[in-house]
Amino acid sequence: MANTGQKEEKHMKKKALSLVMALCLMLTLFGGSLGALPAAAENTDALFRSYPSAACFDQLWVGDMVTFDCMIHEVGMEPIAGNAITILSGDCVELVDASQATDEWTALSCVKSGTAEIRVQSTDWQGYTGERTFTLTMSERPADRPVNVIRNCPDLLHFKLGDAGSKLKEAVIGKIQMENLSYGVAPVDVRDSGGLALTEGCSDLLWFGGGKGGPGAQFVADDRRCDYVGSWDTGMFEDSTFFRSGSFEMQPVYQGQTFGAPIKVIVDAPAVTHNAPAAVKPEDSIRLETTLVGTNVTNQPLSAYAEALEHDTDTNYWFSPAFGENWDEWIINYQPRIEVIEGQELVTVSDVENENTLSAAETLTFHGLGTVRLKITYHQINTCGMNLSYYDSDTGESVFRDNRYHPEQIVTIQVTENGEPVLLPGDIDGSGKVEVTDALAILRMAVGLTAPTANADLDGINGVTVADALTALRIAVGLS
Ligand SMILES: [Ca+2]
Ligand SMILES: [Ca+2]
Repeated sequence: MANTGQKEEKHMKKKALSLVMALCLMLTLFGGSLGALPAAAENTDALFRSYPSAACFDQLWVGDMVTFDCMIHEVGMEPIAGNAITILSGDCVELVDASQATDEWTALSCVKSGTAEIRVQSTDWQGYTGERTFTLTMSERPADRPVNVIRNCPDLLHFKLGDAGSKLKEAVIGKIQMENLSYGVAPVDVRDSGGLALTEGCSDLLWFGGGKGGPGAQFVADDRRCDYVGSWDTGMFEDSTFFRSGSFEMQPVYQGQTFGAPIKVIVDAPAVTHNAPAAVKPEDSIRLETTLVGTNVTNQPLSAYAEALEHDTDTNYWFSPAFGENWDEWIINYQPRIEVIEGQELVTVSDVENENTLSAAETLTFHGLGTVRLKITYHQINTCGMNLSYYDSDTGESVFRDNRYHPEQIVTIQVTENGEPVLLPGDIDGSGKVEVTDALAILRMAVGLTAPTANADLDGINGVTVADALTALRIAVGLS
């Protein structure tokens, strides 16, 4: 276990070092009577670290912003007394205030071609102070260096329910780069210089989607590039899971201009499968089997969620383990539920098999003639009660809002003498009802787009015509 020994030694050294540092800080704060402040640090470069670095100061462009580490402070905090930038000569730069997310700072804005001399005064956290002058030289942006976006990600991204939102970050962050940028705030957040503009409401597809986020202020690198465009904008996808199907777009933007077509993201809809026949005979028995497909959710024993099911609408409930294997996703899963919603007197349910999250089966035995309608629901289990409420800033209260998505499917089984489905006049899709979709199907027949069926000729004259489609529509909306 030599490694542990080394680690411990390192730890002790670190501890000793921090003690010395703390002592220095105490001397700075309370050591007025002990004499002058400590002398300037040996390596004063750290005191004057800038964005971009001083190596770029002779090749600035109009539109650039230059700032120093010592000018950056937290939003709402005062700048450290003594830290200052002073313009000594030249009218090609102006002092401006800037901010990004958690940070605020004073910057030099390059407003026209020319040369300026500035003085920077800086104090570091240990109390070391210093001042230095710099010469800034700037010209108009060269014509052959327009802002350019390099895209190495597909224009269309597909995800499924259960996919970690971090997969989306992996697909785009580092794959969309911008070059020939102005120095200043990096395009990581569309609220600032640029980034990825997301369609509103895309966070509604995320289970436990957070807000925008990332580390403090981020600046364009010396080579005028940003390799992580939109990293703030996509912060909400971290530690979240797609739980609802839908689509949205991500548009690369810089300084109010869009670059290229948006990247489209589609979260595919799942499907509820079943093996129910359209019709059965009285006294028939069928084994109904259903699965939820088209997701990246893991089929698990339902018993793993026994506690969660007892807290189905509890906004304080926290499923443990809540996170997936990679700790970058919130687990989602389902409880299959099969309900007889019509014709209860015509069917007996037995041998229910519902031990798993993504599949279920039961035996249905039919008695008497009529229609049995079932509803198969994959009930999303409450794995994060926090998602079932939101904070209303107007009232200051937490409001219950169950926004879970429960995939479902209605199944119609006719019980007929011969076990053959009765074609209900106008019910083209055999759902057991005449609906607007049936009226549209009849219209397609009337105009010759599809072959007519016998039950589409509702008035029994002239074959299938627009008049039949209108009749079906009237039935569908309850007018006849
Ligand atoms: Ca129908
Ligand atoms: Ca007709």
